[in-house]
Amino acid sequence: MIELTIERGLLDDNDRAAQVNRDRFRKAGVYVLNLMSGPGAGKTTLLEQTAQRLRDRLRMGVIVGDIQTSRDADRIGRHGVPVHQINTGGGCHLDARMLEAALDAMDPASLDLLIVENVGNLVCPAEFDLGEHDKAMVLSVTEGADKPAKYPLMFCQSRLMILGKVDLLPYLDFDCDAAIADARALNPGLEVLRLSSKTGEGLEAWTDWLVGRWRAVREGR
Ligand SMILES: Nc1nc2c(ncn2[C@@H]2O[C@H](COP(=O)(O)OP(=O)(O)OP(=O)(O)O)[C@@H](O)[C@H]2O)c(=O)[nH]1
Ligand SMILES: [Mg+2]
Repeated sequence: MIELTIERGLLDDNDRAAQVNRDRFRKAGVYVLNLMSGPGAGKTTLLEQTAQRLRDRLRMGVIVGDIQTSRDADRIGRHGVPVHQINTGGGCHLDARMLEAALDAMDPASLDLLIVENVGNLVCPAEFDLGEHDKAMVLSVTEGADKPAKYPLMFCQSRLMILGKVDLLPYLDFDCDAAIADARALNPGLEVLRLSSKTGEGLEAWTDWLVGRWRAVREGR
């Protein structure tokens, strides 16, 4: 009972901070996407590709969360977009207050699109509202098609599921139809894109999706 009360208190506190972030994003006119996945599913590689492809279409920035190191920020920053690294120092997810502090270093009003790469973890990041417009997730085909059924929350919370590393499908027994069916059983409206950051397959559909969501949010749809 005490544990439940403490957890509820933490989440209430996070929800208040998320609302502050949400108001700030609305005033700044920036579309914000919280990108989540298990460790190593390919988020940073995808954002490197995204930065290259979207640079001339949208003013894009990235905030990236990791337990330690600035390696992901260094990788993304090489592609000419503003990037800010958060180190959680052991925490397995980003929360709204961490994002709030990072926003002071980022100036959201100078951006059209802000992507937040969450800490690699298939469970905890989905529990914390950051004030973002949408959550999206990457399920790498190397992780196994049973993941939606076994780790349901992230699949329930996401607007988009990216099936990543599809270039590796010929070497795996990953059943795409089963994974998508399990994910949509949890979240019937879930959108799905298949892509590979190595071959470029599906990347145009992904950048078009981002531009479409940016436009829809800007127009209040
Ligand atoms: N074959 C293949 N490998 C990929 C693809 N995308 C990423 N990788 C590889 O997967 C590994 C992890 O990629 P990252 O982009 O660092 O993954 P991440 O999700 O950002 O990892 P964390 O931030 O640590 O959670 C790297 O060795 C990438 O080169 C892909 O589409 N195909
Ligand atoms: Mg990363």
